[in-house]
Amino acid sequence: MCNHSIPFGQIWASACWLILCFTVITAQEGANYDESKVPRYTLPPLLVAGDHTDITTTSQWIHNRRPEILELFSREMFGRVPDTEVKISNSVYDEDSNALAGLAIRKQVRIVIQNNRDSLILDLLLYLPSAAERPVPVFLGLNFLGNHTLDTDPAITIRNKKNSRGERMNRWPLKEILAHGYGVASMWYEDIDPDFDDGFKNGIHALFYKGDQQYPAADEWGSIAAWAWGLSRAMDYLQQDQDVDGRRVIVMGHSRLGKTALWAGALDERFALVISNDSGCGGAALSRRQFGETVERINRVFPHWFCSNFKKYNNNEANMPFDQHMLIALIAPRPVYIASALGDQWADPKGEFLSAKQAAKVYALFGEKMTIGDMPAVDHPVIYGKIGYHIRTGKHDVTAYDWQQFIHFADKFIMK
Ligand code: GTR
Repeated sequence: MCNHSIPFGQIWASACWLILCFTVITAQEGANYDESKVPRYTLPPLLVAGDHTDITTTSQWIHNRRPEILELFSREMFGRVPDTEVKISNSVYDEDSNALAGLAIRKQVRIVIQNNRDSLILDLLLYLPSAAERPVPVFLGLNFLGNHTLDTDPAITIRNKKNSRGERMNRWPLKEILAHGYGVASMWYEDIDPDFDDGFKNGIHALFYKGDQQYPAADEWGSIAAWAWGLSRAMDYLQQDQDVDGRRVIVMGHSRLGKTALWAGALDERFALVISNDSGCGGAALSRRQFGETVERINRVFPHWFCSNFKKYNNNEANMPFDQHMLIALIAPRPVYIASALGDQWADPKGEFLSAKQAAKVYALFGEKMTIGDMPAVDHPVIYGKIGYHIRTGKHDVTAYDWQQFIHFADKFIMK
């Protein structure tokens, strides 16, 4: 007898796949990938203040222009963190000095955020190289699928049951990073705020409401600002861990978490170096180019990522009082690395490069002599003063190649 029945799971999986393909195709339909169709644009000047004063000294940048730009991004794009009082505590609940077959010391830290409304748990996973002299520099980055997806280490707490242990080992080459003398710290981004539009009911936002508030105000934080806030809470812990050098913490992120790393690095000057991988629209890429993903599209598909004010700029990029070169400039004079991928035109590699190139003006104010010419060739990473950039072959992802460049860049500025 022959059995014609197809398992339900298989049908379901195929249906989901078809829906996903359809969504991706329709969602990206109409996006511009033609350089000749990039609109003419003028970028808001980095070195002219709101009152038209030319910014010619580092002091003017630090005291006048930088705060203005920070205010623009806070109010118009990512949203501010409300000043609601919360109690935050950290505790190391797991420590093993013989983790990863003796290569690492593992620590797991529980960060609890609490007030009379609710409480939230953030779990920070930390691996420090056993062989290195402590305190060590650390790469800190949020992860997409849960701390337990970074390695098959059975001791890692599982807070997201949907994904399995070690599933994202490809994006976190722990052994390689540890072998170069760096620690790795990571936290699951959905511990801070789940990544879907739930009207900000779950996650950190509700804890910060005041009175009978039900939704963040137009200039209050979206999810990216919340994730960035979470990175700073991880940083608070790292600064008090004797085995970590709090002055040498590198914040790194991929894609939406690359946008997050840039914003965290801009806001929190304790981050010594900032790395954006394939961050694209809302990250390193210039919005005015409208190449690949646009402001309108990102606000429509991910309405929870930015503050409500940002929606004013849907199909209205020319009226943005800022653009993404200013986000990178906020990181100056600290080193910054921008990574793109050739197969990730959606993120506009050229727009990412041009942002970095523009930001160099602020690094120059700090005495960094650098000439940034045309975009470098594919697979030819370049370090211009304190700005690093590469575009590699391959798709939207974090690869071993990307990490090799990040480590090389960090070696120059952090390990020296
Ligand atoms: C895409 C989104 C991008 C990027 C990416 C990711 O769907 O359009 O802005 O952030 O997701 O985070 O993987």
